[in-house]
Amino acid sequence: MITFYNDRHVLHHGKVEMFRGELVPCFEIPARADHVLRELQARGLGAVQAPPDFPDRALARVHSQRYLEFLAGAWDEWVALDPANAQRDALPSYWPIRTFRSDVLPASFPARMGLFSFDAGTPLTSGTWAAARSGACCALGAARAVAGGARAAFALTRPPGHHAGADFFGGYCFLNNAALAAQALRDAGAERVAVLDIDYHHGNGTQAIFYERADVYFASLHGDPHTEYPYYLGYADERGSGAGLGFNRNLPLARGTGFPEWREALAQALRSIASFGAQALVVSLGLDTFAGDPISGFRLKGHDFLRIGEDLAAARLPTVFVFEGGYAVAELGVNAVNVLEGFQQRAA
Ligand code: Q9C
Ligand code: ZN
Repeated sequence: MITFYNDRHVLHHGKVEMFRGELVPCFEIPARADHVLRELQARGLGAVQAPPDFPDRALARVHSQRYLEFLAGAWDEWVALDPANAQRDALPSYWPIRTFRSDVLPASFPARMGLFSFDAGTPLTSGTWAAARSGACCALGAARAVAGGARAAFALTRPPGHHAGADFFGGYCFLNNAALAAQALRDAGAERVAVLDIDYHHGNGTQAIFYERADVYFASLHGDPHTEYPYYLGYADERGSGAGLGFNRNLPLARGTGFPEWREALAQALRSIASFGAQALVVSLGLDTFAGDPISGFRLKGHDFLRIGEDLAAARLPTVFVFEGGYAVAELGVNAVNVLEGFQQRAA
């Protein structure tokens, strides 16, 4: 299977995130992608290629213009506030919660930072825009390869994407790579596309982007938002709205869930995707369901990821894998490549 990888991901290198009243070292670090790349190469899982460049209008298929303009200029605005900011990550401090307006764009940069975000755990750094943009190109390149007839392709990207909405960042995510891939598959002619999100955290951004649409089905397995991040979305009663009613499926699972129960939920998600009649599949591939993950609560083991790949291949759909979360850095390469290898063996 072809992998799209761009070493510009290292340009996004947050130092700290806000956690319970203090700034703690970031979990989402460049070494994550390096481990996956090395394991891919060690196990000879196929060619690794730099992505083609895509124009900004490809990003605007999913994201709002004002959000893209904000992201592109954010670092320079941050440094213009105070030259000493060049040594600090940018984090938001104010948010327009209910009763505030978000149609007016304040001139103040910190005010816009909060308008376009939903947490203080997602630092923006000097190279965030360049990294996120090249990561999105990996996802778009993988979608193009699959639209052109490849059985599967892997977008090895960071920062991750599934928490990012049409006009907001958060959860370590800036551009929604999986949504961009799904939209690109639609634009290339697939009438019905499914996004299956198996990251530990609910893909609130992807869900929101497609919530009112009947052409992109979103299914997600994740930690129950009553106790798990992102808390405010991901409940089982969210089934889509308007034309999209019936095209969204959430399968929240209790913290502590192990592989047999998780795999049964996967089978349910895959059955709904089959009844939907998907012609292509995008997998938001988070590996933070692993028992050793430092910020998550499921109990999957390394070898379980091979079974996941096999189950996904059995859906017999052209498949784009998009890398998302996973913070047990030393085991991340083996776990991610296990999914891809299980898929490849079963698909062959
Ligand atoms: N100190 C993804 O997996 N913070 N994002 C949790 C940890 C947010 C995870 C608290 C986790 C976001 C792509
Ligand atoms: Zn996650």
